[in-house]
Amino acid sequence: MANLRIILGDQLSQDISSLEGYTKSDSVLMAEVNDENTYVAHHVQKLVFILSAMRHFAADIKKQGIDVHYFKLNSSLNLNSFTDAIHQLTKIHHFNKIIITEPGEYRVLKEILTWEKIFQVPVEIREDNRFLSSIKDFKNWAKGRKSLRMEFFYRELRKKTGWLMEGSQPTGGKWNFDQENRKALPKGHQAPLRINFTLNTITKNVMETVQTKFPQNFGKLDYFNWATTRMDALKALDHFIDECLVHYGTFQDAMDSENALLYHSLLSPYLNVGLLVPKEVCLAAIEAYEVGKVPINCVEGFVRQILGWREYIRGIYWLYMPEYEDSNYLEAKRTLPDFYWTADTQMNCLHQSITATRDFAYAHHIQRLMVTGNYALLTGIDPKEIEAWYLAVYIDAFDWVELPNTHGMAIFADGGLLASKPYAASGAYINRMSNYCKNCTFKVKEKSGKNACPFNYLYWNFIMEHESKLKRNPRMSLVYRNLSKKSPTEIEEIRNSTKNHLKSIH
Ligand code: FAD
Ligand code: DLZ
Ligand code: SF4
Repeated sequence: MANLRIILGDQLSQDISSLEGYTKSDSVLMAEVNDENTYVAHHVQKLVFILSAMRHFAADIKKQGIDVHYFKLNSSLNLNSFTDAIHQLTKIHHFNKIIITEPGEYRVLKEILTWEKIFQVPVEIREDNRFLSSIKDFKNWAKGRKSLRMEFFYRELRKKTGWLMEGSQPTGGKWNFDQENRKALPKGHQAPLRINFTLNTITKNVMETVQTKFPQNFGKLDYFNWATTRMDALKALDHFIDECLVHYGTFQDAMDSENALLYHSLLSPYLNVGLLVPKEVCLAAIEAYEVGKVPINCVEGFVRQILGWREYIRGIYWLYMPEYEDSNYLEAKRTLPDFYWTADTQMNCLHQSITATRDFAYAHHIQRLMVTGNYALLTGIDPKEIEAWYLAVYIDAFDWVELPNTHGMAIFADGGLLASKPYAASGAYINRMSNYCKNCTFKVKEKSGKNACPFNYLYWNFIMEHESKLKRNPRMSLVYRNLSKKSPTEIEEIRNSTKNHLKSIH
């Protein structure tokens, strides 16, 4: 019996469930196809990263004796979809069954579900064993609960894995050390330099293909510095544990013009395509804590991002898709301003965050949430437009993780299924957590008028505009009490400044 085992571009793990039980009569199919490369206009670094990692992975498993059929994007076949690639292979091979690990995206699952009919063979979809909680487990956890807050899901997983636990109690006596994790970067502080990866022939060839086929896509290749093999991804993990984890939690929310990456791990692309798996990354961090190299607030904060947020976000995606992406609770419909693509804006926080995005296909969580996300929330950018932007521009962007983070966390389009209140903030928050405001054309202390920081009046305008939807939220009561103290003149100034600003961005 010959099985066709399919490996998608984000399934590059040697222990992936679709390879379990591989025998000599089986074949593996990997394919670079037009649909995956064009469903959004991906950042050029993201294209190079994924295609190069796919080619390296195929070469690695071939060396281990696996029969791999690999279709390249620039071959004369010009395949559009995974379905086309299977058709191509079935011209020369007969298969009794197709085996695949469940895909990360709903869009791809829909395609896979057509294969039994098209190819007239059984299709076995296996659980993705790289996650620490299965889709079924999350659905069971969610059943009957009134609200699905990440914190409670995370605590269950801490108990299940036994990570950072002393018996039934959390290590350090608290589940969460975020109180210690909100520090701005001290003046003159230098975050560590990152390791450099050299480009080999495989990556250089992919770069040529990407430059030829996608000359108009966003981003620059000049600063490409991502690992594309498991060996290099492991080096990136070691570097993070040795150099960065020690201050990870402390400066997790900080933003700094001179230290764009701070102490963040930059591991999301490797986790998302499978060059690293969540378990090994968490265990490496926990080990560093156990030998006394890093403090509890840093290791707990880091483990929570992966064991908590990452697993939770995936659970939310599969619980609510496909309806999830169509909600628009705040009825946002503004088109995305051009400066999201050009970085050409005088608002320095946005300029810095978008420039980093263009140059590195990366911005850290607080830049994504509290700068570009916050601005999209306050100005009411159409969810589809801002989601397409996030999906295109980040090296780690896949629908299952990008969508809940944007739709739910950043722009509150799901009406609070994910976040207990909108992550809306005025310039004061950005000023507290960054050094952006010092070099900005706008004055962060001014509330309205042409020199005032736009986040200040946009924030209050947002609060007023959505009063009927947000006022009853107990977590918003203080904000609405403060709104009630504003004079009619202040309110008029906020409205006028907002109107002028919104006119100026299109
Ligand atoms: P670190 O700060 O070092 O965190 C460690 C790891 O925790 C990350 O590598 C990541 O795997 C995980 N993690 C942290 N926060 C989250 C989160 N909220 N959701 C899921 N995993 C998390 N993350 C993606 O992987 N892909 C996306 O497309 C994506 N889109 C986002 C869009 C918006 C609007 C926002 C607010 C966040 C988004 N995130 C996304 C989450 C988060 O910003 C990134 O995971 C993080 O910035 C990646 O950088 P890092 O590896 O240096 O993270
Ligand atoms: C993101 C991406 C890109 C750009 N190209 C490919 C590709 O050519 N072939 C492939 O198998 N996967 C690619 N991917 C990743 C897929 O989009 C991802 O595997 C699916 O979205 C399922 O999550
Ligand atoms: Fe951003 Fe306002 Fe600060 Fe300028 S003043 S950097 S617009 S928060």
